[in-house]
Amino acid sequence: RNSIPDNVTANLVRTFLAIKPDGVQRHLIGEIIRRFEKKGFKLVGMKLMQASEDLLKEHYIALRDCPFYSHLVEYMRSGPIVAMVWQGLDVVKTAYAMIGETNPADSRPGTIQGDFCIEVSKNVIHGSDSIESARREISLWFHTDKLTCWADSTEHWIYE
Ligand code: IDP
Repeated sequence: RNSIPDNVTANLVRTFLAIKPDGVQRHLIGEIIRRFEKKGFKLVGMKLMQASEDLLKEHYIALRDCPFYSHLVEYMRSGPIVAMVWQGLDVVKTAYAMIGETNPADSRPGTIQGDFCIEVSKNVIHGSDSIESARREISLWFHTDKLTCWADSTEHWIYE
């Protein structure tokens, strides 16, 4: 990491991604992880877990007044989730773009939602939409001191 220039490390951020219960049931874990891994981003935290109602309500607190809030929490509780933290240059913005639009119907082919799902209420993956939400969501889902810092031997081939 010391060998990566300062202008790059300054922009090395982290984002929170979660493969939702439908993504896990549909055996998309490998396919989804593969995309971020091949892009060049670095996985620094991951767990397969059944999320509690309290955690999910807190995660989606900004949507508490939406008509679909309780349905959304039930959907997210309907099976295990793969919670992940990924790191890299502009990863929040880029991962969000790789995911596609919230509604899969508006997502272009080549994005995760464009390629693997049809309805907004079964949209296989969550990604933080801003650096602030990423910080909030990472600390909600992970003990940040347990995230794994590791040197990726290919970094020299990914960053200038
Ligand atoms: P985002 O996940 O793309 O950031 P949000 O507006 O934060 O989008 O919505 C969170 C999640 O709520 C979506 O990913 C989707 O699963 C669900 N959702 C959003 N809009 C609707 C809706 O109109 N009906 C049902 N579920 C919805």
